[in-house]
Amino acid sequence: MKKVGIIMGSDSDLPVVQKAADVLSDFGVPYEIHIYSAHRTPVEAREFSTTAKEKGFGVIIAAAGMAAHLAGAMAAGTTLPVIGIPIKSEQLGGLDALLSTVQMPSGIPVATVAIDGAKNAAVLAVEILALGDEELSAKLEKFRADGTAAALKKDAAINNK
Ligand code: RP5
Repeated sequence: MKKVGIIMGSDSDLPVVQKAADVLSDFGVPYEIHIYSAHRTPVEAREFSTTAKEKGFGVIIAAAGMAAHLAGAMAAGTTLPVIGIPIKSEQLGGLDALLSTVQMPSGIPVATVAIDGAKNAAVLAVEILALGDEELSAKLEKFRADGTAAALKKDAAINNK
C-alpha cells in the first residue's frame, strides 16, 4: 500500500496532527511524520515533496499555522494529492492559516480541511488511497456505518428510547 506523508511546520503542531496519525493507524495505513517548514527548512521541504512519489507515498498531508505556506509548497513540488490542515493560531484563530492554505493558484490544488481538521484530513487521505484498494474501501464503508450507528444511538439516548 502507498504511504501517507504527514508534514508539519513545527513540533507545536503535533497535538493536532497526532489525530491524523491515529486515524491512519486505525485503518492500518502506513505513514511517516516529518517536521519541515516552508520558511525555516525550505530545502528539506522541497526535497521531500519532489521525491515523495518515487519513495512510495500516495498522498501528502501538510499542517501549518499562521502564514501557512507549507501545503502549497508541497503541492508545488509534486503531482501527488496534497491535503492541507490549517492550524489554529493564538492571534487570529486559524483564519490566517485557513486563507493561506486554501487560496491556491489555479492548477496547483490543495484540498483544505477545516481549521485543526486533522481527523478529516486523514479520512480524506484514506478515501484517496482506497480508490485502488478494495480492502481499505471496505474498512471505510464500515467506518461510515459505525459513525451512523453511533449518531443514531445518541438520538435514541436523548429521547430515552
Ligand atoms: C507555523 O508557525 C507552524 O506550522 C506553527 O503552526 C506556527 C508556530 O510555530 P512555532 O513558533 O510554534 O514553532 O510555521
